[in-house]
Amino acid sequence: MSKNTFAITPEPTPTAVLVGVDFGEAHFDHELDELAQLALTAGLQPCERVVVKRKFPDAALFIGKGKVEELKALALGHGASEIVFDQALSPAQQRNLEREIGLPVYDRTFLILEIFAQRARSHEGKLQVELARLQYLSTRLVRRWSHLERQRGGIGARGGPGETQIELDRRMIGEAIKRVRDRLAKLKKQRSTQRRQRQRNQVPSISLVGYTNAGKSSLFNALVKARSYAADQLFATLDTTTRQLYLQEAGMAVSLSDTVGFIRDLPHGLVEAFQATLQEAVDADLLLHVVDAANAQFPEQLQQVQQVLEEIGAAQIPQLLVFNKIDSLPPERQPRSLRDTMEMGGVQVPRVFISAQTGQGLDGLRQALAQWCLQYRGDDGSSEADGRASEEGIQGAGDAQAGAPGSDALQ
Ligand SMILES: Nc1nc2c(ncn2[C@@H]2O[C@H](COP(=O)(O)OP(=O)(O)OP(=O)(O)O)[C@@H](O)[C@H]2O)c(=O)[nH]1
Ligand SMILES: [Mg+2]
Repeated sequence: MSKNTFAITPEPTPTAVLVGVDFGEAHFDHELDELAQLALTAGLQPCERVVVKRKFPDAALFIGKGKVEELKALALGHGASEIVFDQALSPAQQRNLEREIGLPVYDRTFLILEIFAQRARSHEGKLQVELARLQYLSTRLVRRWSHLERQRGGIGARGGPGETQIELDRRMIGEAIKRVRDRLAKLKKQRSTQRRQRQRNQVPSISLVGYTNAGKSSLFNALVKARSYAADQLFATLDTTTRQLYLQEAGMAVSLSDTVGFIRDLPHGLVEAFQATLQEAVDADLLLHVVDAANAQFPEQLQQVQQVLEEIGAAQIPQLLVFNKIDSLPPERQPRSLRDTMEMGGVQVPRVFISAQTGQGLDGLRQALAQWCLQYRGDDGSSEADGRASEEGIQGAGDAQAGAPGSDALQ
């Protein structure tokens, strides 16, 4: 294809070769389905998936030199415009690979940041993404700089090409990070005032948490008849939406929040930047942990969510597991009972099975919530119930069904 042809083609969809490196980790996705979905969501068309087996990452190229050559030939053959790795690459590895292959090379972290940047709608969301991207960039600049410094003969050697520009970029990024941090801190204050208001109003708060694409927004919409954005995309939701949910059986209202989904290896910078949004989950009285029961990877996804919850200090909040999408399960995997308990970390956690799409099981979920509300209110007489008291409450509700076996496939 000549340069001219390329120039007049209206915005061709960039195509990407996906690469996963199997280090023998249990959660490795051999099909690279999640990476493909991430790529599609970011606007890249996957044209080939390559899995490379290795014991350790190569320090310079992440994969072996021979594999890099293969990758290059493959990318050329497909006319691919980029390469995307399922793992995080170091700045040096990324740079070396780009030099060897002659195409832009991205990693999982970059894709996730890119999607977050495309999705962010609210002022706060945009600031949070900006902070995460600046941080990602700053580590790359710092390392590139020290790399140049080493080339020049180590610390003490001053001046030389590139240094001034990099120093300048670094300072500018540092200042930008500070500016964004300050603005976020202000917003955080506003948020906590709103939260205190809610607490004063004695409304228990419930947050939907779960792996991205599990169906949190669909469930939120089904419960509160709202129109939160639900789509077959990763990270469709980035901002927190809160609505009142009136529970007839308990004769009281709760506040229900839909928020950002989690993913394996959520870049640390994003967890930090999205702290204000995730804070919504930390401050909840109950977490509705939504699981895509139809996804073969759901046990790993569940673990990943638990891990992020721990990271943000929300591991102690009582949970109600909501296994969603049962309409897509084959007959042999259908649960025998729509309510039971599941063991997680040595604790029996109550679980309901639902389909946010067909509405199956939603009455059972409302009942479980109403039961929790009554216990939440009854346990302490005031609204200042602590987590433990509520935890016993919701577990009590689940224990009533503890004997009911769920589907083997879903245990
Ligand atoms: N078959 C089936 N699909 C569902 C169900 N609930 C949600 N989905 C689909 O799953 C996809 C993701 O749904 P969302 O509600 O956007 O999921 P989410 O957890 O909010 O995702 P993020 O905001 O991206 O983290 C959409 O295509 C939904 O239509 C369900 O009960 N059954
Ligand atoms: Mg959502």
